[in-house]
Amino acid sequence: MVDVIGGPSLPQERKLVTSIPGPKSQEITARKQAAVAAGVGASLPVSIVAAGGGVMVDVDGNSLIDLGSGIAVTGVGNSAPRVVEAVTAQVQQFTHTCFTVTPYEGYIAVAEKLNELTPGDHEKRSALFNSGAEAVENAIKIARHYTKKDAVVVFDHAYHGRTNLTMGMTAKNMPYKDGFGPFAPEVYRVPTSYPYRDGLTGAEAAEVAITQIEKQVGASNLAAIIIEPIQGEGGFIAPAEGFLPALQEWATANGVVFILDEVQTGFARTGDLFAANHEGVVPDLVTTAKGIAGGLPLSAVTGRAEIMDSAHAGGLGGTYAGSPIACAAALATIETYQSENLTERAREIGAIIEEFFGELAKGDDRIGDIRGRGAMQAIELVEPGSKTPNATLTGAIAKHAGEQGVVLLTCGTYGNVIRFLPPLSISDELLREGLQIVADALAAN
Ligand code: PLZ
Repeated sequence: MVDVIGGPSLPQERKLVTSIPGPKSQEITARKQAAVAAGVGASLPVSIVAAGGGVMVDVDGNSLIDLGSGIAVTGVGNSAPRVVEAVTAQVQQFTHTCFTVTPYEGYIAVAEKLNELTPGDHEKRSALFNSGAEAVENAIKIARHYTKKDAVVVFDHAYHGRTNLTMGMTAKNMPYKDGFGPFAPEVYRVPTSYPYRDGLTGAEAAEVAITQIEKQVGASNLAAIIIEPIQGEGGFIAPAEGFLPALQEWATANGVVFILDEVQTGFARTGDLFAANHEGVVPDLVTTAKGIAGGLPLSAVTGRAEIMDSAHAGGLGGTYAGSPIACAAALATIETYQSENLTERAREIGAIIEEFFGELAKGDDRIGDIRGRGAMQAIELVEPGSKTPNATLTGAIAKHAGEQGVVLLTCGTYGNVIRFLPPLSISDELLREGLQIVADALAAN
């Protein structure tokens, strides 16, 4: 694993030298409060100065275990060696031209890689952007242009971003949408498949969704169906088997573009390069971001050539879209996933997490569900002996973990899911130590 540890040779250990947050972090947080808009939050208010492998080091010298990867971004680790080298070389050559003014090869090489690696062996094209939300917006633009239809179907518990269209596509009100409307029209929400809570098979859940689409929207108005293959912010909800294939089949039969949002699930995270590969679906378009470029801002829409090429020349772009620096990082990142066999590593990490909580759940009925794929795992916490969401316990566990030097993320529409997204460069020892702290927190609350 040495090749993907990264960071300035950081000792791979949890080490607390102050309370968390320490005094220097607290000073910086005071400056944040005076300088940064209050709406920009912080889950754990420590100030990071270095990161790599499975740790992050703060300004007070505390070494924290990273179980979040900056929300599923640093799959190859933080400051991964190949990424650092490629980015350094690129900034020494040139930093920016704007690809739609004077192109450069790196962008094209990333598009070639995406066309080769994303699900399906049909002819594809890609377009690059900066953020996940921007990729989702562009996928919708392209689907509308291609189909000459307006409506978009999204799902309960969906998360697609914070721009106006993607806020409207996102399900959860607080904190993402409250008071930020009005939202874009022609976005319709239908039920998803949530096996733990709806008790339906994939086929049954798909029938509910499709009936609602037919009755409330109509295929003749519908440009696209977009769904995360495992819903991320909404609670790491993996649909029942058969749900996604049924949706895809209906979309294809009805002239509707089927889009998978793999922004969070993509790039080795789920134990395959893309989550679609587990679900037996091949999307018409796929959006990617996060894990694509080792921490540099880059996103993409990849899909069927005839759909992608339907937008007129000049219709897609953006000043920084497909920045040469981010493209250099992406090529190095993709090479790292492949040559370090990080899909296999994601499966190993997933097995450790599943086994750990499988044991723990035997003696703790507040762990209602353990779910996910590969290194994208979660536990859903409930009131004892029920399925009532337990957001208070969830918050208490994240707080305890932070104080003990473990960066731990929560999610879920009901705020009652703890999610595990460690960098794939984390060691087994650090991972287990982090999980044990979560178990201690459960015991203490
Ligand atoms: N689609 C599936 O998970 C980003 C949000 C973090 P951007 N999820 C993390 C936050 O609180 O802002 C996400 C996603 C899926 C789209 C996005 C949006 O990606 O790069 O944050 O715009």
